[in-house]
Amino acid sequence: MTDSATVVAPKKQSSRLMGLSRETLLKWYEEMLLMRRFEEKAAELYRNGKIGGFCHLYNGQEAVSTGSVGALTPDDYVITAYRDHGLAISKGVEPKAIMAELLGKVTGTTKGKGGSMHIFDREKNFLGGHAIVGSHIPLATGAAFASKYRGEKRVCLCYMGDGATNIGAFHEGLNLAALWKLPVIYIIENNQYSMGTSVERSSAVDDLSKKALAYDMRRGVVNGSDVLEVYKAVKAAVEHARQTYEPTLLDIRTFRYRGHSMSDPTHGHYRTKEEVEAYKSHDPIDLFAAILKTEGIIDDTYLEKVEKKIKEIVTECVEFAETSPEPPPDDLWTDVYYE
Ligand SMILES: Cc1ncc(C[n+]2csc(CCOP(=O)(O)OP(=O)(O)O)c2C)c(N)n1
Ligand SMILES: [Mg+2]
Repeated sequence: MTDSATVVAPKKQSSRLMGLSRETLLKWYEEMLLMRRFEEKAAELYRNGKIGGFCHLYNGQEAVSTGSVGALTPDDYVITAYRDHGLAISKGVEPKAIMAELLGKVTGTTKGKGGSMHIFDREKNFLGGHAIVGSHIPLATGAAFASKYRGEKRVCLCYMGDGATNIGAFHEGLNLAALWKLPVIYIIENNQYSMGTSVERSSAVDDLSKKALAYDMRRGVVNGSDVLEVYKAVKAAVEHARQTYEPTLLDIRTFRYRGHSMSDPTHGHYRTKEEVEAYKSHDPIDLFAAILKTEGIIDDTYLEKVEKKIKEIVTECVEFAETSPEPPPDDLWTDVYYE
């Protein structure tokens, strides 16, 4: 997505950028902006009745997705819960097909039958999109088992919310990954709330990475507002997993700007407007833009052009989704069971 014509000449790169190419840095910026604008459009379409069912938006958490998937190769697996649009975009799933899935169209990633919570793309090794809290954590452990069993070096990144770390399946999945030494990195997208319940009201420990101690697993706490810090931590965990097959648990601190799902208010009774605004003051996209400006990689002209370009991409997604057909009624019985 990079438009090199708009890029100003870089200064000598500082160590903060970890030797990442200008092309990669710009791709990441554009990807994060695409996630944000995609979700804003999804909210609008939901309000207009174009999207039905559950819909959980990713606004505020973009740096987690881009920084972590940025440490992978296309062969590696990604699996997550229902807040899945952003991660699917990072893993290379076609945004038009994601939008079409949200609108329940036949051109969607699961032919319009899965909806927002069940984005899936086997070719991109994006293993979903799972609605039951914690249910995919043992699946991630299984994908990592398959990789090791076949003698491959693929790793699996398994994303979950803070609330999911209180579920039994989390502990079952981590125990086996540590016991059998499986190449999986469990990433807690710690946005500090599970629906309206804060971490301090639901978890016995506030440093969620400590839950790895029970399984003698490597662990870390990461600033999820800074895409570069996320990349650094996940890259180290991925390299370790490829070399040793050992898992890692990362507590990545982030924040969700919107309500839990489109059916919920932004603040509710569990958090104040001030709290949400305080988080927005270190917005991951603004922070990354500031870093790239300081490093002489982008300027205001670039930012304006990219904003326009992303708007066009999102418009194309909506046009594609709206003009795509609904699944025919006969399709109700196909793809239900594996044949
Ligand atoms: C087993 C199970 N229990 C309850 C629910 C209802 N539920 C859906 S999302 C959610 C909160 C999960 O919060 P967290 O894991 O922190 O993820 P976040 O939504 O913050 O990304 C709950 C309780 C569910 N889907 N599955
Ligand atoms: Mg949460």
